[in-house]
Amino acid sequence: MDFRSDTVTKPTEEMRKAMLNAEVGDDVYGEDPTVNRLETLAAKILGKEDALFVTSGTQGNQVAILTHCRPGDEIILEAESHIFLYEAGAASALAGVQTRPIRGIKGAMEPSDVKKAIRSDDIHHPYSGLICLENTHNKAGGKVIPIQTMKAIYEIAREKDVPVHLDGARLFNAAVAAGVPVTEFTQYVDTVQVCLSKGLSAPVGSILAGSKSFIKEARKWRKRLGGGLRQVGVLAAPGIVALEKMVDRLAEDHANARQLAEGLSTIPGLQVDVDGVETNIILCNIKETGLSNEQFLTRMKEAGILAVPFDDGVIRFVTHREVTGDMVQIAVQRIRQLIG
Ligand code: TLP
Repeated sequence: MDFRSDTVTKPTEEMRKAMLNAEVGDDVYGEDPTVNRLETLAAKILGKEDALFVTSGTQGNQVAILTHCRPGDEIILEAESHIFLYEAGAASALAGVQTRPIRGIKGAMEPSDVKKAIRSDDIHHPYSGLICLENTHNKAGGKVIPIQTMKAIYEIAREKDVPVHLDGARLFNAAVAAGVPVTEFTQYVDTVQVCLSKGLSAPVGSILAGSKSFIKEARKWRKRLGGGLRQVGVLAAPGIVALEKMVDRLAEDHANARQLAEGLSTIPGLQVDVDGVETNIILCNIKETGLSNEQFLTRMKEAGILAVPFDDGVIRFVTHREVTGDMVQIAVQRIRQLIG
């Protein structure tokens, strides 16, 4: 039972068939009809003029930073955001930008803190090149950043002429949890990256969306990074299935996450903020068990359950298409036993 991440989901039968039958061409020439179809569909769903198929969420975020910024710029982002914590320092290594982390509450930066962080026109200061948001927020435990917060930050950003990028690796989870179309969120950002390869179950790929001129330049950056692929329709085809067929079922993952959180919270020594589980990520504090993360994860592994360490004394569980309600019940029973 693999609760490590929703990235572990394998392509569905329908995706495999779509891959087999995909019409392809050379995408560097813009001639892959399946990639073109995916990009047009994604742009429409995300409410943007154009979109670009990229190899990963990290590549999507980094192409966005490279396209928006120049070396020496500063990007404002949440202190526990994926771009800051988990992209191997790529923003500095590739785009040459410096990061300005702002601590948020449940992953959401206070608009007033963002406003204060935007640099003035002083000779000593870097330019504020970009504001990055993340929704849902991974490290905060899959929290949905409220639309109102995004709107307030966007209004400040526009006033100061700073673009806003959204790391929406799990934006469809946010939309399903909030019961609104993704455009309710994306209307308040200039560019957005969404992952096809997480809960949506495609094997590979992300989408970067924005204005026509932005995507034209982003395409150049993707090429510079070696991301100009050829007959890549075989990978875009399952992405189309992901967007058309796999979004609504994310609600099942959220229901299973709730169940798992409730079950774990009844086990002595484990602490879970059940009401704080808004989507498919559960953070479980194990400190009171007296076990280290490593000991806890080893015992779980012996019992056939995989999860990942997230912080000192905190384990992350993620639900996805390959975790059923029955598996959740069994996992809770086994964890109860292994702690006892
Ligand atoms: N997150 C992975 C790990 O890298 C931590 C996971 O298992 O959750 N933005 C966010 C918010 C993400 O959670 C991730 C992946 C990415 C970007 C990067 O996507 P990939 O892995 O496709 O580069």
